[in-house]
Amino acid sequence: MKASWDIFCSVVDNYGDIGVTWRLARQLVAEHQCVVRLWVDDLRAFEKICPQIDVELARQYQDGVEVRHWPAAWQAEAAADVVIAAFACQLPHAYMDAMADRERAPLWLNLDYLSAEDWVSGCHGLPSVKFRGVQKYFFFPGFQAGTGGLLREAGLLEQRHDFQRNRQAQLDFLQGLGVSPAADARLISLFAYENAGLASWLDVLAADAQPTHLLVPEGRILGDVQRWLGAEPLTVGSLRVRQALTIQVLPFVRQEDYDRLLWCCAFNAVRGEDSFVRAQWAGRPMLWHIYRQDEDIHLDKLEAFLSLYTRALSPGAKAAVLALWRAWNTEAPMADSWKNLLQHWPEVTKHTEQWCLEQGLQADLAAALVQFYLNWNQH
Ligand code: TRH
Repeated sequence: MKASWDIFCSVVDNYGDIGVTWRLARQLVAEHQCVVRLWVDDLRAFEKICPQIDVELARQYQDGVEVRHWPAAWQAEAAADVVIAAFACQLPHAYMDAMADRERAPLWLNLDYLSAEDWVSGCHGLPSVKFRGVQKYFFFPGFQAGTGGLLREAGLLEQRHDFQRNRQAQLDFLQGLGVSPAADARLISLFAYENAGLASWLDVLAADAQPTHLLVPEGRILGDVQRWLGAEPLTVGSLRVRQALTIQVLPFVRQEDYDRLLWCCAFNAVRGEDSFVRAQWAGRPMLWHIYRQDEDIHLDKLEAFLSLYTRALSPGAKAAVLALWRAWNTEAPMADSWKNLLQHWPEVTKHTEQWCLEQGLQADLAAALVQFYLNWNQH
């Protein structure tokens, strides 16, 4: 019989929680024939990345996943064979009782945040707390052997290569978003949190000899773009030109289309967790705005990733990437580090593809979860 899975997602803020769990749920159904219920406490956030969601429905099917609104007042439900609490969210107490009341206890996992830090492989798969005899385990995504890997759908890299080889498909896709870049324009996407360093980057892009077309999905960075432009408020569809720089505000698009947007661009600024991984699968130079945490612990995570990501680069290219990413994440001026990166563009471009292929050799996170369940089931 097919295993049943319950994935619990509490939307803390932004779109990463739902972005990751929705991707995982779909993949478990499509590639592993699992029976999946995805419990989400905020369907409006879900709707942003998956517009076909009906926010009024307590229960609906999307891409074979049973999407359930996770209500504040929990109704009795039988527990599944595998229970995933995403990002340490607290399960309803009655559901935990239902887990313990099963004849055979379920596999209970905490799907953690992504980090490149060394300790992750040591903690991945370890037992965590117990509730009435039901053992919980840590499941850590990651970049290195011994971790749970990264979310990557079957055939994703092949699809991406085909798309990137097909100029017309890219132009048609961009056209659908109302984007018509000049033939010689460098296309950049910008998805980021508020960042005081943005103005200095826009200055240098505007003054550049090569034109840039900057695509900005609506969201938190728009205020900084607006301040730099100093004109009337930006809305979806706004198009502004300053010297060599064209800035265009895009609507938030469905997850699959966001991938295509990343695949079209020569450079992607991304943030958080899921877009950060998708930019790596895009195989193009990138810039990560990491989610800020108390006491700057995010900066340790940033450095851990950078040390892996830049390991194979020449000293000059490595210094350029480090300087740019550090400047962006400390909201420091970007002009020098951007100009320096341009000096190393061919090497960095080649390297990002290499990094993507290397990461693509790892088992993907959904497959690793299924394997974890199969191993656990044998004991
Ligand atoms: O939205 P985020 O900042 O989410 C964050 C991070 O996950 C962070 O680690 C977490 O602690 C915090 O939430 C609570 O960034 P992230 O992770 O990239 O998620 C954005 C999602 O939105 C991702 O799945 C891609 C998707 N997306 C679209 O579907 N369409 C779009 O147009 C855009 C710009 C994004």
